[in-house]
Amino acid sequence: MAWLDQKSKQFIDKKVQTAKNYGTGSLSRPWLIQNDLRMIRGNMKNHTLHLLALSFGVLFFVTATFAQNPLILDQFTADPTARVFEGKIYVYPSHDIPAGPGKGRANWFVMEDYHVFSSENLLDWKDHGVIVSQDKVDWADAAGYAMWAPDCVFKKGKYYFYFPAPAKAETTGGRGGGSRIGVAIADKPYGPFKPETKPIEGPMGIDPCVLIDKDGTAYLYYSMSRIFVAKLKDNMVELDSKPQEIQNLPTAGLIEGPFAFERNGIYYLTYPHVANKTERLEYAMGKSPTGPFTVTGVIMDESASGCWTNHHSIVEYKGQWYLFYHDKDMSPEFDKNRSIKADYLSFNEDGTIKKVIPTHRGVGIVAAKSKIQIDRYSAISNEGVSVSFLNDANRREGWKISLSEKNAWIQFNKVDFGKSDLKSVNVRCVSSAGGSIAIHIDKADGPVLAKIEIGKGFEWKVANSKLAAVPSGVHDLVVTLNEKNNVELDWVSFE
Ligand code: FUB
Repeated sequence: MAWLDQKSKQFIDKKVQTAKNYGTGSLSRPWLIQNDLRMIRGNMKNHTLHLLALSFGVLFFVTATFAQNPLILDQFTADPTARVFEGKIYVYPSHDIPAGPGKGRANWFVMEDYHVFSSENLLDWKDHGVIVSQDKVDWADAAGYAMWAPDCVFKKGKYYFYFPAPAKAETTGGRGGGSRIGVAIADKPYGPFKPETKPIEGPMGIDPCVLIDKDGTAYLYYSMSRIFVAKLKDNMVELDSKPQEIQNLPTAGLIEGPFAFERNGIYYLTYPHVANKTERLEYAMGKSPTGPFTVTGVIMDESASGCWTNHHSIVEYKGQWYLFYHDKDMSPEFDKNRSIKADYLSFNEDGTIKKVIPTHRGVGIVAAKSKIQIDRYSAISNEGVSVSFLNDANRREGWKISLSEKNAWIQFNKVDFGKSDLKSVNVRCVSSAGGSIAIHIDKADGPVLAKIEIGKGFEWKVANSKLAAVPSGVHDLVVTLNEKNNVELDWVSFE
């Protein structure tokens, strides 16, 4: 089977392609897509049932509300592109699903559709449901399961959603599929999106990103072992120039997932790159959308979790910049089932980007009256604190935190107490031997809001205590353990 080499523009045999490690497995991705397709086609019978289920699925409008990192708990999400539309943040991620009979390939990425999520406060995310699925795209292989990282931009009253997908063989003149880039168009950021009947003529690749420059010219970036850029015509669905490989980027180690943006006249080309073992987020700076770019630094180091991929976007919303990215929080043992996250991002005076340290706390100001998930902490003491799933059989329930050493503490930043009308605090907790905790504001030895005795027992319960002090405005919370006893906490809520 042949594959188009973007650089030479020649079809090359898969056997002569360089094998690249891509997390679990050790083959280059285009090669794997071809093999995925062959294997999946053998399972088409089961696939019919699945498609039926999917077509019912898209009829329903789903709403989900979650907070902190990861942003979405009720499904796997990856490759988040965040955009500001109509005064809200919209996140267009890809959607990892577990492989199943006739559904993708075990131990690999399996992705058949895209959802879009929106939020005003970056805490409560609304799932607008499926916006594009492989079986509704004429040119895409309905058994491809490789709808990888997408993007969405707004131009002249329309929303253009760009996505990669393995093409049906006939789309490439019988030469055997390959990943192409498609566009779906809508009047609203959440759809309904109508996919174009053909992919964009020209590029074969993945991870599209579109930058609309200040003069209105749109540029399409994408990757295929290297990063390419081409101008888009005003219709946003055709190229207006031949794709050029962007020069002076790292050549050793996989590079992909381009995300380009402009700030104060500086053009940033940001990308995941395997400099060592797994992907880290790096960037280059330039003076035009097409470069030349100078490799400048690292935005986020390799994940401590070992997640092989990272994929990101950078957006300014209400005067604050954010990095959206992914990790494998909900699936520690399998890094192809990922979850999207967000953290604050900022710049130095000279325009360089300050490194972002991933947090569980994430972004947004949490209302004191909400169920504050303190296991999504901002900081913890060096000893006596551990975090684990509340229910390993259903990880969507989230996490709990265990405090086990006297004076162990956990800090959760940015809680909004409003106008001092709160009287008591509820804590969902359990302690097999009984224990007591204190809730302080701002620091571990800051004013005590409440001391809470947790009775001995093995069942989770909600303990309540009157507030000793009533704060107003936004504060950090610190929960300390008073004695050396094991106390587990799920959430804290003031009323
Ligand atoms: O999600 C599938 C692929 O993994 C993306 O297209 C890459 O950027 C990497 O995140």
